[in-house]
Amino acid sequence: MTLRKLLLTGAAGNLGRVLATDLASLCDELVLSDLPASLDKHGIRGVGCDLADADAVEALMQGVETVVHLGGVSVEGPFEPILQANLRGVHNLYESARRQGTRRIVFASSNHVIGCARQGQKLKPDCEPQPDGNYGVSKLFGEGMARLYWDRYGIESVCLRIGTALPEPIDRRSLSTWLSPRDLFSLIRASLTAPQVGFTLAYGNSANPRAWWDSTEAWARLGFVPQDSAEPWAAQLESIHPPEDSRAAQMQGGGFLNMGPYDR
Ligand code: NAI
Ligand code: 15L
Repeated sequence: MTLRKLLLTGAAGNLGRVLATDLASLCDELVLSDLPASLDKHGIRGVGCDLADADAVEALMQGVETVVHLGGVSVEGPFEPILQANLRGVHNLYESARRQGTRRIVFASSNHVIGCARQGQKLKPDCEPQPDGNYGVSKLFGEGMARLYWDRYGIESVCLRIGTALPEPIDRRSLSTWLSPRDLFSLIRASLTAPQVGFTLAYGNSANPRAWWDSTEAWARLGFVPQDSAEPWAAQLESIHPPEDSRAAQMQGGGFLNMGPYDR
């Protein structure tokens, strides 16, 4: 299946730069977009657009069939930047999608939607949300927008609660949360090309034996089968990182539990 016009937001970010070439192979036309300064920084030719600017997003979305939405604040922090990029940004994107007839959006949600769940607790996508900060709440808002625009306007969405997408696992926590670059692309490709996804919510992790998340049904709907596992790094990482009993080491959100609150 070849997609027509595919938009990648956050194209100059860590994951956008990893994914762009492979995404180009799935579509007739790939539009790369990010903040102008971010595009410049990485020498990426794309469309500069602040997601908080409704008119700019409307122009960006002209004729777009499918979106991989990675753009926005990607870490925990004060509310105001998150409000602009993640809440207004997602709202602008879905409103433009509704007006322009966009068919499907793959939304990069995050494990921080359930960051206050205890490590080791097995969670399915329909579990009770337990966000661990402003960032996690903003991703929950994005998931809510995705659900709303499916139920009311028939725009399909796949929301991926991505774990830790890095070349390799880096610590004890990521032995559970790691998503390899190969599995990241495979999951996004499946999310873009599966015949009917409606509103689908899934975690994004590799086949880690220590994973805390069970996306069996959603992954089956998407046709995604992870190929990689963090376990080969386990002995090495456990020897470097002794066990801790801090709050961050007990909760699924890890180090984000050490951040905030943010006073005005
Ligand atoms: P990143 O921070 O490297 O990239 C995000 C991009 O969004 C940046 O290039 C930034 O310039 C752009 N951006 C920020 N504010 C914007 C705005 N107002 N308008 C337009 N663009 C804006 O993040 P990364 O690691 O590439 O993650 C991509 C997405 O995946 C993010 O939405 C993040 O929340 C999500 N995610 C990433 C995970 C990971 O392990 N890397 C884990 C879970 C979720
Ligand atoms: C995220 O949502 C962040 O975007 C990423 O930088 C990592 O912190 C990741 O979660 C994680 O929890 O490891």
